[in-house]
Amino acid sequence: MSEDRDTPRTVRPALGALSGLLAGCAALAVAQFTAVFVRPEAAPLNAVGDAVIELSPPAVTQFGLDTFGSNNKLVLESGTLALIGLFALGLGLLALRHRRLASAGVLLFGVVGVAAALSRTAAAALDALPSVLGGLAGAGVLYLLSGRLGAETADATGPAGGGRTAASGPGATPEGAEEEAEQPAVMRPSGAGRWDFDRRGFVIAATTAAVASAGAGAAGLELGGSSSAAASRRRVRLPRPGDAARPIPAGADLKVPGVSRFTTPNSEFYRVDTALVVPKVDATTWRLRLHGRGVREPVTYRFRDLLKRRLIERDITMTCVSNPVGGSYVGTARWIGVPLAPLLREAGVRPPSEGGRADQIVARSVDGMTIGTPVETVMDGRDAMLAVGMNGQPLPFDNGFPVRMLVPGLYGYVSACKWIEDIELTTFDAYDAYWVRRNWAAKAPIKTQSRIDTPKPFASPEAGTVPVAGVAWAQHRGISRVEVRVDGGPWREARLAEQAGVDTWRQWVWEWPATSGSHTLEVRATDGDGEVQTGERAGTVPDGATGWHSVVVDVS
Ligand SMILES: Nc1nc2c(c(=O)[nH]1)N[C@H]1C(S)=C(S)[C@@H](COP(=O)(O)O)O[C@H]1N2
Ligand SMILES: [Mo]
Repeated sequence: MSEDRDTPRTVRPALGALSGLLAGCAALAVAQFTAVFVRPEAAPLNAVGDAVIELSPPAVTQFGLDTFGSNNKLVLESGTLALIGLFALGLGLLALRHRRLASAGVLLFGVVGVAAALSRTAAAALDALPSVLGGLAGAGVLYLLSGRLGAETADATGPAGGGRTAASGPGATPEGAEEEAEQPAVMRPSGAGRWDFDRRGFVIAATTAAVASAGAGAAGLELGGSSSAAASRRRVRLPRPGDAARPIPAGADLKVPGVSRFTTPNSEFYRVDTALVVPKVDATTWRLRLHGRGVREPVTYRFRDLLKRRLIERDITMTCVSNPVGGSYVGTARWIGVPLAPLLREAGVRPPSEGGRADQIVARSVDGMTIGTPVETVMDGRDAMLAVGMNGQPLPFDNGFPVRMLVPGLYGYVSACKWIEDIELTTFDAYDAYWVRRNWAAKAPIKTQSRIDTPKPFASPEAGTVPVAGVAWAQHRGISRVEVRVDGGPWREARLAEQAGVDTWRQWVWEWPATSGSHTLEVRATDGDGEVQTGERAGTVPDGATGWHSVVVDVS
């Protein structure tokens, strides 16, 4: 039968590769499933990605922070997955000749997962479990499957001195099959062109492994620790705030086409964090601990404890320190939350100006992020809060459900801890938070900025009156003036939208009498203290970019 003659040469390596892939799938599926009971972040795929971020030098992390959109994480995860796939495939081929060695190789891959899981900031010993069990499962599957392919005999026959073998890869030379004598020992011919392939055994084992992996993987993803969190979020009924936001003045939104809306919808709100897997926290089991210097006695709050307190509702514009000039890591939402200052006072905390012993609040999240904020700023009368609601909804998971911190006027990395679970009162001398250890400033008030939203760069509007418009922000100081200039000419005063408050951005528009040709538009703002936005260009590190946003257009 010609099939028998072709089988070893072409099908065997393919089956070897398939075995490797199945072993990889089994390992990942078992690990994913186990992670449900440990925690989602401990799944090897996530842990490896997290470790990549954690171990990267600051320059790379900086790039990562700049581009931490979800796409970036997808790329990282797909890359990790592809690498694992290739590795598994290779091990499958190796198993045809060195069954035990290849199986041990799968274990090694578990060890990498363990190392990654344990290298995370908030790692616990149990985080090793998914990778350990996954590695064992994968090794077992490979050992079993390669055994059905007759690889056992290969190991018994001796080392791979036999030169060219069909098992060495898809590129094996075709003439081998013609010469029986050259049939590699691994194939252990038991007849003309046959090898002792336990076909039935292989099919049964492979199918079982595939079905079991798919089942465990799907169960792992479905349970994922998230369904109880999702259910807890659906059950949240946000109470009516005791102190409601002032209505947004109708004139706060100029409704100029192309300008960002005053309130950013949740679905469009920027997202910046280091989490590869968005933490899915169950609000019913969530706890927030408050402790440290000057706290009379450590306090633990449940989610419902917070909801019972008097809540405030405020429109606040958030900005990321890694927002480049003209960038999009800025947005405004209507937040509902527990005012933080009274909570701290209740626990005994006083600001340094009143003799308090702590000058830094360190907030910790369930995923190990640490964010340090000046106590003085939080207690100076501004609306610092533990936010529970965003634009009328419980916080989206992406934005920190169930509770995040928010301090108007400070960049997110020094104020806006998402998925918060711990607040410690300490000092700036005693502790450097996550980004501070990575060359970012310990204190970072938001710098005055303005952005041209329309016209877009390289737009070609028609000559005549062209509205130049955008947003400007200087949280907690407010915006008092915005000016635009063309081709370095005199500054022209833009018309400001009605001010909603000092903690939000402000829209502006200037009617430009545009003449044909290429022109450069520049914008600058003045804050509520009369301070003009600096034109000096600075990058985002260490405490936020400066410079004027400019846009080049080609008027026709
Ligand atoms: N747990 C956690 N909280 C975090 C971060 C993070 O990486 N992890 N990033 C911070 C940064 S840098 C910013 S700018 C804001 C962004 O909040 P958003 O994603 O809701 O827009 O969250 C802050 N809180
Ligand atoms: Mo940020």
